[in-house]
Amino acid sequence: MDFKLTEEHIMIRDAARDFARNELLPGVIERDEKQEFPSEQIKKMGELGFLGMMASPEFGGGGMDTISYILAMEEISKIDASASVVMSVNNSLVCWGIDTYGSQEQKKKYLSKLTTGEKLGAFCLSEPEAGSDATSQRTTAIDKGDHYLLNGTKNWITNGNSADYYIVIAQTDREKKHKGINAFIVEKGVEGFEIGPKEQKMGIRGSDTHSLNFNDVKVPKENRIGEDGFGFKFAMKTLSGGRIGIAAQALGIASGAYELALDYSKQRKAFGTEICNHQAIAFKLADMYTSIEASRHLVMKAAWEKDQGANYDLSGAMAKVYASKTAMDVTTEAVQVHGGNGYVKEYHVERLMRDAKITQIYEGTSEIQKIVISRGILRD
Ligand code: COS
Repeated sequence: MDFKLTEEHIMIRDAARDFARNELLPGVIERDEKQEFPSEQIKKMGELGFLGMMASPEFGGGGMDTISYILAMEEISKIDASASVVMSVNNSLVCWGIDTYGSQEQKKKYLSKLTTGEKLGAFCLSEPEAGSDATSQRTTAIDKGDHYLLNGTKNWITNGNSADYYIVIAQTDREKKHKGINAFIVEKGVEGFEIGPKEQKMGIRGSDTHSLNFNDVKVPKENRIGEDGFGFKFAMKTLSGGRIGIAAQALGIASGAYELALDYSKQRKAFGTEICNHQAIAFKLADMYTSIEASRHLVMKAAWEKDQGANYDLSGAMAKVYASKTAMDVTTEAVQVHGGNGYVKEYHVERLMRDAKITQIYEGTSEIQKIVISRGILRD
């Protein structure tokens, strides 16, 4: 067993760290306040290869392993979780999904633009009545011979307006239940595809979240991903990997807040000494650091299993549920360490605390992860 990162891993982590500090930190508070999408920064992330890290080099991807991806995710998330969710959806849901299950034509036409950031992707599974209960898809895709006719509504879609290509999950044959579900690539701007208003969110406010409406949208048959009826498995497999990315995001939010709290505790004085010299604060730092390290091991293990070609459903779910709880706990304590300063925007920790919450909700709530984990351990 070797816990050491390779030189290449360290290089990627440091490049992501530099990018986050130099390009994402300036303006992060203002973007959060105004709910402003980091367009320029995302474009640069594409140019630097952060948007298609694991995808095949043949289609513009970085061909890197999952460990590299989560190291970069952690660094970006420490500073700007809004940018990291854009990165996560594009890398683990959209690029990975098309690279792994798409046709050569789909890879040429769509993947090669998504990996470079020329185009951005979105993943559309959730509906007004189907978030956790993902098999209950109300959106329909009726087979019309050379195309499908798509009708329905998708909710809480990350990159809702900023995306160009949307992977949409829909029911083709209701009688077949989850075996009658398909996944499609839908292009922005096609007739009948409407983007709803932007959601006003608690956290990750720089990313844009919208509902989407599909009214008789014609989707060419060649835009279906995989065989007829593969859509639910596609969504589950893709989300399994996505959960490792979100776990890395949670890890980054937690470690970002911890680093700020540590620095602050060494500067702020109370009762004649720096507050880190008070056990009340030192023990908080000890707990924060321990839970971050435990989260890091779970996230790394899940990423490693994915890289080994092993099944990572369980390890990804464990990593997400644990790291997202750690993100909530650590950011809350980081605000506490900062006292009154923690409650104001310029110290960053209040934003990280608001950003942390979503990691317990999206790409499968913590309760869904516990279904996956408990079923896994009871089955084995
Ligand atoms: N990989 C491959 N296949 C999977 C899978 C996975 N990780 N998880 C489930 N499946 C398959 C099952 O094998 C089953 O197929 P078969 O009938 O061919 O065996 C099928 O999917 C249905 O599985 P199951 O009966 O377990 O479905 P449930 O309705 O009980 O739901 C959960 C399973 C709850 C795990 C699933 O609905 C889920 O993950 N929900 C959350 C979705 C989500 O993350 N939403 C957030 C939106 S994206 S931001």
